[in-house]
Amino acid sequence: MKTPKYLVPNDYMADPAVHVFNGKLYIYPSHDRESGIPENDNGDHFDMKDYHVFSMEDVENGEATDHGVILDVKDIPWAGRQLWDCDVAHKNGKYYLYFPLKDKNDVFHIGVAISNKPEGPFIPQPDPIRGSYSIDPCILEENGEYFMYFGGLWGGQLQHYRNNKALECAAFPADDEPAIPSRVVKLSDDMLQFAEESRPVVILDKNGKALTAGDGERRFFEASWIHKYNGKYYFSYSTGDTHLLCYAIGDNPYGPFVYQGVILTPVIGWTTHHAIVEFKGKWYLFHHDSVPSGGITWLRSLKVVELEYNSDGTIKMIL
Ligand code: FUB
Repeated sequence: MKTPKYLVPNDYMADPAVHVFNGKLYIYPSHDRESGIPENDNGDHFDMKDYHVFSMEDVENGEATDHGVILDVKDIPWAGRQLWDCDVAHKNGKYYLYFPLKDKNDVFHIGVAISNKPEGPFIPQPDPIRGSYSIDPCILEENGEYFMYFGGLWGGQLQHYRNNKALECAAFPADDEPAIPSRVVKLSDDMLQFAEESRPVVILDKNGKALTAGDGERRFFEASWIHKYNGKYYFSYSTGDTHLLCYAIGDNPYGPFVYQGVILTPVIGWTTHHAIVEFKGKWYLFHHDSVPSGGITWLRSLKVVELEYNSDGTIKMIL
């Protein structure tokens, strides 16, 4: 499938997290809506209130089946506002939905909700994960252990933290200093807490130097995703204000990762966000753009296109 196809033509869905459970593909997107809130750099206009899940049996020829609402902000005891990009993991017959949400003080944390089925519904825990902050959780399973990658700048609030401590004031490094990295942390056995302090996801250039804050076309901004290919770990992400999807390769879940290049050039709409998954022998890039809404930043539509690798393991750029 060389031509991208839209998956949910009758609603606005974005930020796909995609997994294969029980032989089917499950897509967990953000559910965009018109909130009437003016657009700003804080992302207040992304005021999402629930999640749906979609399943597919055949990406090439099939449709995405909507299983309806799986979690609603009104059912989350600690909720303030804004359900952003989520992810789901499966362990011992249970499904764990990890979601970022602002609390009643407008601070993002990451919560967990549990279901017996990938289709939900998911029941939220009474409190967010202890010590969690920022946005865009993404989960890697590795030999029965689970790792969460998370973080996002600007509206995602990552610039308010250093080494897992909240700063009195948000701070960005100088252009020649190392960029603010996303974070990775092992989850506890019960999947409900962090098992350790989160660590930085360091992205190096080919000379072994950490990417700098001024390197806007390569440094991390938001939208972490991790997948394995031929025994290597591919960490992919959005560069935010330069609108690229990039990737870096590492030898273990903690990194460091070495920057490789661009996966997807800018789409219509400010944000770019994705998932990469193998299904029935092919690799796919799930992402979104704002073409169907006429370019409205906060009304995005889900897409999928086939992703291909070169023989050296690098990814072919999608234009
Ligand atoms: O959907 C809200 C935010 O927009 C996500 O959390 C970011 O990754 C960006 O896609």
